[in-house]
Amino acid sequence: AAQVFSCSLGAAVSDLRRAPACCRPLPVLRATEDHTVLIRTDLLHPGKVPVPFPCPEERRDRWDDTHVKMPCSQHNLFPVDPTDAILKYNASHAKHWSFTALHSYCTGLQEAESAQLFNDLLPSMARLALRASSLFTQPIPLLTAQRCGSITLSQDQVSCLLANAFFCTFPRRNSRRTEFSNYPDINFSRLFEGSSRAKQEKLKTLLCYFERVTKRRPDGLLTYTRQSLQSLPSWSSSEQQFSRLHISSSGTIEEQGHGMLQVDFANRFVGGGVTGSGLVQEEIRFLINPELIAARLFTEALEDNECLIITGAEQFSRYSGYANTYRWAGNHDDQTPRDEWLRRHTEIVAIDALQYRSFLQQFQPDCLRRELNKAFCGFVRPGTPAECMSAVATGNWGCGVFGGDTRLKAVLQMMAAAEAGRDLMYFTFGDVDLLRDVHRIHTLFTHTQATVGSVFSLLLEYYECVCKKTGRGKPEETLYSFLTERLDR
Ligand code: AR6
Repeated sequence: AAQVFSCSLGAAVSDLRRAPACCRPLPVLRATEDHTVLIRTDLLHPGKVPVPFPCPEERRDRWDDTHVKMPCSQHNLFPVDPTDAILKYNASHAKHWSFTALHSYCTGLQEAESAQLFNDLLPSMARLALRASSLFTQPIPLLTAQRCGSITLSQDQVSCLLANAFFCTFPRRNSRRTEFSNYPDINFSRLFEGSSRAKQEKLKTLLCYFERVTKRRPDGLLTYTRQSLQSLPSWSSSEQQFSRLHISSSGTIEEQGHGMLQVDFANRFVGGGVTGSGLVQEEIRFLINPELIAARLFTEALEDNECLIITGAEQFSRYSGYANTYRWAGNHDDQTPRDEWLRRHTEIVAIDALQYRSFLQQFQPDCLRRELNKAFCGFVRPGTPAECMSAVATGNWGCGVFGGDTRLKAVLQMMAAAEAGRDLMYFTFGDVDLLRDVHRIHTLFTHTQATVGSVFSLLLEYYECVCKKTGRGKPEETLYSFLTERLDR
């Protein structure tokens, strides 16, 4: 019902920066010690499918602790023909895996659709999966904890990784008791189980992607960057003033936030339940932009001072609904322009909030600092001038499944954005009261010329004077009335 009264407040949308308009020229794309480039940069041409680097004769294979273990590796002891049934390949798991969702999907198809799936799409996907050895001529490094690192590869290569994920061919990735226990699941085995309608819709969304990339090979690049910050702001002494805020009760991060830094309300295992049963903000984004799922192959669980930035993911599907009401709504033709590295101008950042057991816990100084640092890590781009950074498109981060308080999180994100030198575009997802309250508090911050440090001190004071005196549940005095009373003096 709230959607009916959709409205927006704050800075004019046209005053917020977006890519590509705000971007400065990129440096030449080349591999460095912490940037692996899996394609020939000298042969990059718009409209041409990138060529893997190095050439097949110089192919390098690794089977160690710092690289992805590939199905095509000569060290892989499993049978290497994924056209075999998934179960034959994973014989030891056959007992536990269920294919209920896949079965219902197939039996629900019309005859022509079914013929198309079995005679055309699945064989094409198997062929795509089998191209791994020619598409990956150097090992893919793992983006391990506490190390900055980037991987640039082609959308074509990513499609091959995802086809392998579909057929569950990644070795050492089917059990939590392996060296990959601190990595997200990549094989799709759990996608095929269960009987919910939502699962069917997830399958449709992913098969739409495979349909597209097997019909026509995508020709762009993507970069996955793990950013670990070794030095973090001293929040209580920050002199930064608040940046601009545009807030809207309608619209979504992915649609209205085009060209901005788009926040993924992540799990520390990026992608969360996308290959299982999850279906909220992060999972939906990973389904409609499936190239994000590849990050699960090489991104170790995020720690408190870390984020994952993905540049260039293309949107292949549209959707309607949310969670249980999620529905695949057909193809999406992504017209986002490309940068000089042939990546779509879509920058998504995965930041994982903390999950709270009680309302009061999130006001503890350690929790405040942790969330500020996490958001700051996601927003800051060391070395990039403020005028070259787009606004951040975000919303109720950590406030759905993770149970955080929207009003506190909005303030924390405003503080992190100010410290990082960026404006904010905030989507309240239909909540008009929240829109009004957040706009009011932001106006108060700017009118009183409050600094990030002064607001941080007030948050600490609210914890000391109000939260600590509240036994359980929610404090009688709300955070915003406390802040208003103190700042209005
Ligand atoms: N644009 C703007 N706002 C949105 C959108 C959207 N597209 N979608 C949802 N919201 P949630 P969390 C709003 O619960 O609490 C996943 O499993 C909406 O108000 O996804 O950080 C992850 O993998 C919604 O209630 O984020 C993690 O495990 C709110 O954003 C976990 O959920 C929060 O969305 C993270 O949970």
